[in-house]
Amino acid sequence: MKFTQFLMKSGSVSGIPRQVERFSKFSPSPLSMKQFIDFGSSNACEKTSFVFLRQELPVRLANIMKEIDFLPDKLLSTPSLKLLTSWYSRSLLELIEFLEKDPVDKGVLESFTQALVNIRNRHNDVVPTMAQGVVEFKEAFGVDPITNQNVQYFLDRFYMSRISTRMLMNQHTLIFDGAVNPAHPKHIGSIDPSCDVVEVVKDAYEASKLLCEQYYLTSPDMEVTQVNFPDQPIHIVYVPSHLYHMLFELFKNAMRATVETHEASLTLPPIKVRVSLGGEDLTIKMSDRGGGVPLRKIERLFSYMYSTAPSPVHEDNSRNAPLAGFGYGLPISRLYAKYFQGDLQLYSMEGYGSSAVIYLKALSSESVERLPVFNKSALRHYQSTTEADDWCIPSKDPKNMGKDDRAR
Ligand code: P4A
Repeated sequence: MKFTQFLMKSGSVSGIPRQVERFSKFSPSPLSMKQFIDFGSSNACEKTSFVFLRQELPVRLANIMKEIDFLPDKLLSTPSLKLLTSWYSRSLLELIEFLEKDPVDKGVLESFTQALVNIRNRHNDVVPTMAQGVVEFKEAFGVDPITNQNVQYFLDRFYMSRISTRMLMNQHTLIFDGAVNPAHPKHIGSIDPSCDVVEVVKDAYEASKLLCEQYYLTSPDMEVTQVNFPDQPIHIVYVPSHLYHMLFELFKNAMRATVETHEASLTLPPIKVRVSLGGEDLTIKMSDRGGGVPLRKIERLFSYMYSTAPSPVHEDNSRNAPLAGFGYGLPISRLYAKYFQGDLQLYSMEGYGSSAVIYLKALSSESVERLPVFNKSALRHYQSTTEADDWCIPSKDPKNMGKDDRAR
């Protein structure tokens, strides 16, 4: 069935705005690590998960669809955004159909799992598709600080919403497909209740080292230290794939900076990683001696608008591409950290090197999803008119100092 036929069958295109209105009136319900674990434990109940998700997924989709509606028309009208919004509309309608179905019916539960798999696959290319839309918008209208700020606000919320809905869909499909993960029998869906942090650090280092050697024929060593009291290996309840994603990104950056600033020397300074477990935080600090980045440019490394290349064909990818990543590496890694109430920060000493720090919650009771909600306060961000900055712009020409200032 074609999408247009589908839309007509389910009551015309105008049904979508109505359903978005209906479900965006609810706030998303953030889940804690404990709740994720309970859904997948011995008392796991597929019916309970189904009844929760058939309401919660439409709520999360509708909340972010409301925000998509407030994007500038010039971005919404790009082919990329048209395609992307059609995916969201279709997935919302597919989920809503389950609201009138019987949770006791085994066939219903089975078709729901299949629907989740289809939806997840449909949304696989959301990140590059949205990035393409941003590139087209940027090429047509340029970048100014206000637009950059608005795009940053929206995309942080949009990608966080996506991380969360994929987490929910993954958990349901992994837990209720009837099989245990043979490689990781103790995992609950994508969650490792005893995630060995240093092990993930080593895995991410090895993967990045492989890429680095492929392109530079050399790579820096790593020194990893863990700090725990008493001196035990550090474990947390976490999603290892999320942690791996963040660390892999940081290793690629650190290796690239290290190799490129020490091209002329025979030895490379090692990347130092320290993992520390406290009462509240689990902190991972990765320090390199890759020459660092000036403070003025740090924010840009996290900017979706500045870090999307104008057009791939203009870039010289022959050398930098493999370790440069996709451009969205740092902002999305920071979202993974924030998703369970952590953070990712970058500190740099230009001329020496950089330190990236990942903060995670040490206690699973504090690892709760951090979710965007569409409300009045979010709406204000989209309706703000472009006002002048409330900090002075430094005068470029010292000789003119005073004149301009007095003229106000
Ligand atoms: N110095 N330090 C970093 C980079 C440079 C750095 C860098 C030139 C900049 C962009 C980039 C990769 C590296 C670092 C660690 C980090 C981030 C930046 O986590 O040493 O690719 C976009």
